[in-house]
Amino acid sequence: MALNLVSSPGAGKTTLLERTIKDMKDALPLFVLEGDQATANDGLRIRAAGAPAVQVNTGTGCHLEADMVARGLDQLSPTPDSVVMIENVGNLVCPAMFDLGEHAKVAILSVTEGDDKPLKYPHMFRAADLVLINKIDLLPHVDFDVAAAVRHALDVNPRVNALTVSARTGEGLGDWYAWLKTRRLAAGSRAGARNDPGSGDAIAEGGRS
Ligand SMILES: Nc1nc2c(ncn2[C@@H]2O[C@H](COP(=O)(O)OP(=O)(O)OP(=O)(O)O)[C@@H](O)[C@H]2O)c(=O)[nH]1
Ligand SMILES: [Mg+2]
Repeated sequence: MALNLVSSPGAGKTTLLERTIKDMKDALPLFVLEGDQATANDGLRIRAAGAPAVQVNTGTGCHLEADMVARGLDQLSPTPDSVVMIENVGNLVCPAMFDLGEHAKVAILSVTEGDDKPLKYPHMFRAADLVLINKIDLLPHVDFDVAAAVRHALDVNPRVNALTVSARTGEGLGDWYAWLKTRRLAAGSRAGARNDPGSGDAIAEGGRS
């Protein structure tokens, strides 16, 4: 299974991945593709957390594209049963437009950004399967209205799911891990169906969720 993690810069994508790797290393084989305009910083953080990572630098580019992911995957060599996390370049605009072959986009919105962001950047939230509202440990210090943020996300994408988490304290991460396990099972059964010559219907439906 492959997930495309998108957010504005600094919403907490890498921190969430570090924590997920530490908490889930025995349950899920995680491989990470790190997209940033410059530096190898996030790739180093992921490897220090205990998962294989390949860093892709996009230079002037504001998003990853599928050919960059293909080259990154050649280097990363994820095992067939693994979960590949693609951390996209931080911004809420360009990454919405590019299909990287992922099963799902996960949009991370932190509570310091304002609860109106789903309305102002609708393409990103429309493309997302899951919204993680991160940094909820900071809620006492900001005027972010969680219910309004969820309502705004649903306004632009009525089928989206939303969870509240803190990648720092771990609050709410159990629900994120449960979502991951459920989606991985679903992806695995579709992959199994594709490999089974008797299940033509599943092949015709393709591999996307
Ligand atoms: N208080 C708090 N801080 C957090 C949380 N998650 C991340 N941070 C902090 O937010 C800052 C940015 O986190 P990163 O994980 O680097 O964010 P990112 O989305 O990967 O950033 P880019 O890769 O640059 O787009 C760091 O200082 C983190 O420690 C959280 O849940 N609570
Ligand atoms: Mg990062």
